Amino acid sequence: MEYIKNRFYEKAMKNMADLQKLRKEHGDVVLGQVTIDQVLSGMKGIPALLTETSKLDANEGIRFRGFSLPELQDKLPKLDEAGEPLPEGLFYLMMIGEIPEKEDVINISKDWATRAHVPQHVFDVIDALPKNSRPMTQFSTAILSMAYDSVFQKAYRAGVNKKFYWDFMYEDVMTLIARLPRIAAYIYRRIYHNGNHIEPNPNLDWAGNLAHMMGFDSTEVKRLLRLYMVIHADHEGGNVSAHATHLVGSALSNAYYAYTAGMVGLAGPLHGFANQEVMDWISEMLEQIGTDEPSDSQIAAYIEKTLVQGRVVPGYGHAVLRITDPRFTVQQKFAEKYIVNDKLINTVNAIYRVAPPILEATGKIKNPWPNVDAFSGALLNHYGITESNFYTVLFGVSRSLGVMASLVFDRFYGLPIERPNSQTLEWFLEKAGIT
Ligand code: NMX
Ligand code: MLT
Repeated sequence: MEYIKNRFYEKAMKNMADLQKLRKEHGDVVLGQVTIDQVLSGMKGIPALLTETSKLDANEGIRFRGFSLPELQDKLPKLDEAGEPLPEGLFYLMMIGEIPEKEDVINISKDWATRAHVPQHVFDVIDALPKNSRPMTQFSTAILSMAYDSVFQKAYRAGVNKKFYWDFMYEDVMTLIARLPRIAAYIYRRIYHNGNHIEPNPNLDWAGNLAHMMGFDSTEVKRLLRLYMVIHADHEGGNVSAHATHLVGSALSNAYYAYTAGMVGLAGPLHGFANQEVMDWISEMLEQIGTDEPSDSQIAAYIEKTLVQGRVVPGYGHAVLRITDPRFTVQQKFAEKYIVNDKLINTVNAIYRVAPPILEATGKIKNPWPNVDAFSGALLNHYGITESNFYTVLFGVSRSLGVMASLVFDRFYGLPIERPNSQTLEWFLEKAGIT
């Protein structure tokens, strides 16, 4: 829809002068020092990326254009006041930097509904994969198969002036996001419901339609998926999925290529796959202990055992956060509002009581608190979305909102190809004076 594109242009244009001045006149300002430990610990804490959509504070959690999650739950437009914010509104906020009116959000819903048609070959590509291949493999392959009709790629090959790249990228981004619920739901119904697919309802919002096509039409599941899509959407630029998307996009790869790169990164167990790992770890624990209502001491013993085995406790720890992830808390509150006495949720809450002091006592885990993945599976499971190996796909659908909004900014700002410098071990040893 032209409206959001024009608003984006006006807003982003205002930043362009600042960005150009920054680079031209202040490019030599020193931002800090880089230590050997930072390089060897995964570049932690090095300010190396320009990302507008959200900012993560270690002691406060994520803020989208300055707004915390509870603030967004209050301020972003909802379908009805008792419900959860629409992810369309969060996308608008990330792109434009302002809380949208309800009308803006409805316009995005309609825009995405008009773009949501998925070409038949995408379903054929999915169907060609073994039914038991991982849902994230099916999802990433489906996305990649859509790259052939990238308008950005066509424009580039036709020799369009680089100042218009963002415009074509925007078109691809909007189409890609619009198609994701149908693709995700198709994979879900293919694997777990014998290919008994459910047609989209163009009158539903983006997340509501996802719930509908997966086979869940209750108000509560729609609310949960709207919330889920909001809280997983973005986590500043340095996380693996956002960074991979940005990196691949920096080679002027189209949105389908770049987002696929992000998704294969999200599929890793230390990132988005942790939401399945949490469920597997809990099931394994309950099976070994022999109860679905474990005591705190039984949980503590199982955590100790996991650590002794040299494994991670999934859902705990974070590369940046040093507190309980506000995304965990938001989900915990959703459960408190709607759910009475669910054994799995009780276990998740018990792990939250027990795990942090044990993890802290190791002396090496920098953040003993739970992250977003510690709660999400139990909530989905409560509502009958029990197939945990699908959970990372849901994370991925949501993550499209942030990483794709950022890709439009990348092309608007004309950010160059990303190409950091690498060094050999010998070089680092020399720098440290150990030769
Ligand atoms: N259980 C056991 N050990 C841990 C944990 C954990 N939950 N978290 C960190 N450690 C270990 C880590 O493996 C490392 O060990 P070593 O020195 O032997 O290599 C040590 O503690 C220091 O790691 P940190 O600096 O605290 O964490 P880092 O920034 O390297 O990693 C995570 C961050 C999130 C990858 C890590 O905390 C982890 O593996 N957590 C479990 C997996 C998980 O929940 N991932 C989801 C993250 C959120 N998301 O959705 O992406
Ligand atoms: C995320 O949402 O991307 C994760 O919490 C990982 C991160 O921020 O590094």
